[in-house]
Amino acid sequence: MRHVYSGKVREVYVDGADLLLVATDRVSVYDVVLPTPIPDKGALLTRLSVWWFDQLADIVANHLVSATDVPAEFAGRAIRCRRLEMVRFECIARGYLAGSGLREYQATGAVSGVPLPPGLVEGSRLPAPIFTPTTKVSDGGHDAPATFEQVVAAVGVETAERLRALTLEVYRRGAERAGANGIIVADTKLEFGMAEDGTLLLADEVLTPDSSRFWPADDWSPGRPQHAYDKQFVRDWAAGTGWDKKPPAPELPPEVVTATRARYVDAYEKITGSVWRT
Ligand code: Q0Z
Repeated sequence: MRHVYSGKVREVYVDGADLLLVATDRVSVYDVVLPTPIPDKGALLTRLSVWWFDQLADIVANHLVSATDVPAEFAGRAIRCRRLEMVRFECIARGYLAGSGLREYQATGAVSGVPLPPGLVEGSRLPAPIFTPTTKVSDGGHDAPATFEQVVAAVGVETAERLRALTLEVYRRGAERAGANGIIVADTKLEFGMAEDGTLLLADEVLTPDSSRFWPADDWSPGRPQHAYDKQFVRDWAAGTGWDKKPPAPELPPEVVTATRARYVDAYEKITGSVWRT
């Protein structure tokens, strides 16, 4: 097994023809990884993603090989998956306006070339979900918005249309299920890869709080920044410390760790309808 990549909170290993995606208990806020882990976060997000792969299998096949055939040291927080030729775009669906989409809308009235009606504010629900792909910026910067035409130019019109349709269908399914249980999925980032036979497979992690914006539905209020389902306690605590949001981040106090872990458990239980057990 060979370690090939470290993300802020995840690791990738190569094992023969497979990859192992390992989710750690690390948490980042304002793009900075905190020194304090959140117990079970890696396992919770892995199990949620695996649950979604199964729920979405009638929409799109996926890269999952096994959630159990993984090295003992990663048990419960890793998946074995097929190594794919990855699509060089992040496929994002947005149902609400926030983050980079909000800033682009405020500057141009559109997001990734999709025109939006005037008068939308931070946190507004969009008239319909939109496909807003981004290109990965190689030098570690933030991703750059891409138009649908740029996706067409890179992968062909047939694949581009399929990516858009699949992304929106996965988002609609996810937003519907989470929304029925008190969690707004404002947006979600999907990654797709190509199998040897040319079929598109859903890859990476799916509809987790790390790959999506989850908001508590009961305090959704357009016109101000929304509360993050998972990290709001961390953000509120960080704001109170006077930390300048630059590394190194301070250690989290135990009560913030406990409250944050409870939010990940709560999101898992609300979405899947099953009780979290390690
Ligand atoms: C996913 C990523 C992570 C950092 C590569 N099935 C696949 N085949 C080939 N490549 C990937 C996958 Cl999922 C792949 N990422 C995203 C995952 C840490 C970045 F765990 N990078």
